[in-house]
Formats: sequence, C-alpha cells, structure tokens
Amino acid sequence: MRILVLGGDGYLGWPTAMYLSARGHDVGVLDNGLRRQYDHELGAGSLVPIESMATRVRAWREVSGKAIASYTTDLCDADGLYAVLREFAPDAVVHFAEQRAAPYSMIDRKHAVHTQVNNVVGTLNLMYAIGELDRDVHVVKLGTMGEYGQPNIEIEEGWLEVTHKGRTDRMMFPKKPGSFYHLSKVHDSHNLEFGCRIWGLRVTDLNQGVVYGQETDETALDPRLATRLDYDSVFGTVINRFAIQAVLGEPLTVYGGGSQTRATIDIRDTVECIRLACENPADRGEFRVFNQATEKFSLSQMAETVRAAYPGVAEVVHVDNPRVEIEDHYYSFVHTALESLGLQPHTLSDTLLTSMFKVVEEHAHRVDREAMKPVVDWRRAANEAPALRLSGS
Ligand code: NAD
Ligand code: USQ
Repeated sequence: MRILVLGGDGYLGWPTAMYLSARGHDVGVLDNGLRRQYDHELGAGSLVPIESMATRVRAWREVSGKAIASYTTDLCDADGLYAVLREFAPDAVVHFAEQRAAPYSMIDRKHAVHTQVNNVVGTLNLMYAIGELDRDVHVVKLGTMGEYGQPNIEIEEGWLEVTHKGRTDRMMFPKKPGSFYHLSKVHDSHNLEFGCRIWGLRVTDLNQGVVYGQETDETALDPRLATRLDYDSVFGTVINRFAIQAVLGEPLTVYGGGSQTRATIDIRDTVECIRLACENPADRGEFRVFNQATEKFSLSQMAETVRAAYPGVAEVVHVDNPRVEIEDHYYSFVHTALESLGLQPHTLSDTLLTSMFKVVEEHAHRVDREAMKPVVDWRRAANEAPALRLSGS
C-alpha cells in the first residue's frame, strides 16, 4: 500500500513512517519543519538529538534497504499539497501534521490563532485535494481524547445514540475540549465528517490519548533514526516529563490536586494502531472514529508509577495548576475498535520506563531546567505574552 505520512518529521510521524516501511508499505513523508521552528522560538529542543529529514531518510535506506520519499511542503500551501498528492498518489494519508501542544495554543492570542489556522486550514486543504483528485484515498487523521474532555457519562468511540423527547438519532459524541489546540481537533472532526457526507470521503479519526515513550524497534536501530523527546513545559507531555524529572533529580510536577484522569498509550502501540487503521480502511462515505488509548490514570497515579519504577530517589510535588481543568470527575471510555482489529496493548510497565530512564540519562546534559517550569497560564487573555521566554531569548 502507498502511504503518505503528513508530519513525518515529528515525534510520532517519523517512527510511524519507518514502522510502515518496515512492514512492506511504500511510504512518503511530508513536513514543513514547523516543529523545529517552535524549538527555536521557545529556546528549547528535543532531549534526544535528532537528525535532519534528509539524514533520517538516508540512514533508513542504509539500515533497512528501503526508500522513504520525502517532501518539504506546508499543508497550508494548497498548490504544494496538490502537487505532492498527484506525484505520490497514495492509497492512504496519515495526518499528524498539526500544532499539537495545548500550552502553545494558550500562550496568547497570536498562538491560539496560529494553532487553529494551521490545523483547520491544513486539514481543509487536504480534504479538498482528496475530494478533487481521488476520493478513494483513505484519510487516517490524528484526533485526540481531549476532544471529549471529561464528561460525566461513558465516552463512546465518536458517536452516540441519543433519544430526545421520544425520538432517536446517531449524533457525533458531544465535545468539551480544554484548550484552543484541543478545539482545533474538534473543528477538524466536524469538517471531516461533513466531507464524508458530501463527497463520500473515507476517514478514520483516531482520538489518541497522551503518548509516552521514545523508542520503537525501528528508532533503536541507529542513533540517526531517533525520534524527538520533548521535556519542556510547552511541548513535553506528562509521563515523559515525569520520567525526565526523575532522572534529573527534579521533583515530579503534578499540576493541581492530581485526581485529573487522562487516557494514555505507549508509542509502540501508536505505530501499530496506525498500521491497523491503514490496512483496514473506512468505507466510502464513512466517518469512523477509534479511541486510540489503552489505559487511564490519574496524574497522581502516573507520578507514583514513575516514582516507584525509578531506581533512585524521586519526589512528587503538587504545583498550582496553570491550566483550567476539572479535578474530581468520572472518567471512562470505550476502546474496543482497535483491539478488535488485533491491537495487543503494552501497559505502562517498568520495562518501558526503564528504557526511558536509560535514554534520558544518556542525554541529561542537554536539558535546560528553566524550560521545564510551567509558564503558560490558561486564565490570562493577552494579545502577546511578554512574560514568556520566547524567541530563544
Ligand atoms: P509533533 O509536533 O512532534 O509532529 C507534528 C509534525 O507536523 C511536525 O514535524 C511539524 O513540523 C509538522 N507540521 C505541523 N504543521 C504542519 C503543516 N502546516 N504542514 C506540514 N507539516 C506540519 O507532534 P506529535 O507529538 O508527533 O503528534 C502528531 C499528531 O498526533 C498531532 O496531530 C497530535 O495532535 C496528535 N497527538 C499527539 C499526542 C502526543 O502525546 N504526542 C497525543 C494525541 C494526539
Ligand atoms: N500535567 C502535569 N504535570 C506536568 C505536565 C502536565 O500534571 O508536568 C498534566 C496536565 O495538567 C494535564 C495532563 O497532565 O492534566 C496532560 O497534559 P499533557 O501536556 O501531557 O497533555 P495534553 O496537554 O492533553 O496534550 C497531549 C499532547 C496532545 C494530545 C493530548 C492527548 O500534547 O497533542 O492531543 O496529549 S489528550 O490529553 O488525550 O487530549
């Protein structure tokens, strides 16, 4: 199968591209390098050194004997995107290519606008290109569990049968997202579902939980194939940050009371879920939603799991929550679709954490501890955020 991975230079896109290539697919990657520009803007970077896209692709060819086509293209540049789709002619497009950090989207007005324009316009361009060029192309779109928020009812896989005043309909599951980033994913979901109705697109929306881990079988083959690992308070995600904080001897920073519960997934399961979604496409006109998460933990449980797994001494602290999020809440979600296609989930085990501790120890000298402190405050509404250490200053 020919699979084009949009956002193929990112934390998840690059391991996914290699995973699919290793399993016999003809893979292309498209990226505009935006994530590397955010590093420059924020004065932070990946804990693990990463190579340029050109070096990664060359190294993959050397190590595996397989080619990955690479395109430097912005999804917001419709002409460029159409040209790549014409040239590569994919059977499936995996769409990771968005601004993906909730704190980044909450820095100030400019960053909220950038996030929503980049994400919503990029996805609309993709929909139009496929609507015009080839409606059989299956779009595998990365959504997020945070689209649902924490409703006081069980979260279904995207759809809900509602009976209201004696009448019943199948509706998209109601959304209560917690940042302008998460909202951009909700907007994408609605646009894509509409595209399925009007043009008969085939779409799988993967509502993924918080990912943890850094190594897959393919990234571990050669240091040039490593994927990024974010530790800063803007792009670093919670379990990865806790593992990094433990190794650095920094306290594990639980925001607020710690009873907030989140859905999670191991990076090795992410790549397998994408393979399963691609190899089992949605029908023409079907907007299919899978909840791509395997476990749930409260923030305190995550911190305690990392603390207990770390062979040294690690301390857990509660800091004032810079975000606006509910603490004591019900949380339950259905996640049977991917498992019924064959996913055999990894659980948040000592093995994964131990391999992360090793990776972090090796590169700990690269950490800028200042960048780990939470600085983005959800409660502030500002045109620009002068208090932040931005633009690499
Ligand atoms: P990432 O930022 O590391 O990768 C995204 C890539 O997309 C980057 O390389 C970036 O340069 C590229 N990109 C962004 N906008 C683009 C544009 N307009 N044109 C071309 N390329 C563009 O993010 P990630 O952690 O790999 O996440 C990938 C996807 O998975 C995102 O859509 C994210 O919302 C979703 N997701 C991530 C997680 C997680 O924990 N990392 C969890 C759930 C969902
Ligand atoms: N948190 C802490 N301490 C930290 C960092 C975060 O307690 O040091 C808490 C946050 O308050 C939040 C939870 O951990 O309650 C998750 O935060 P996060 O930054 O790990 O994840 P989030 O902002 O939700 O975003 C990440 C990815 C995003 C993806 C999302 C999946 O950056 O791309 O969409 O996870 S989900 O959360 O299911 O929506």
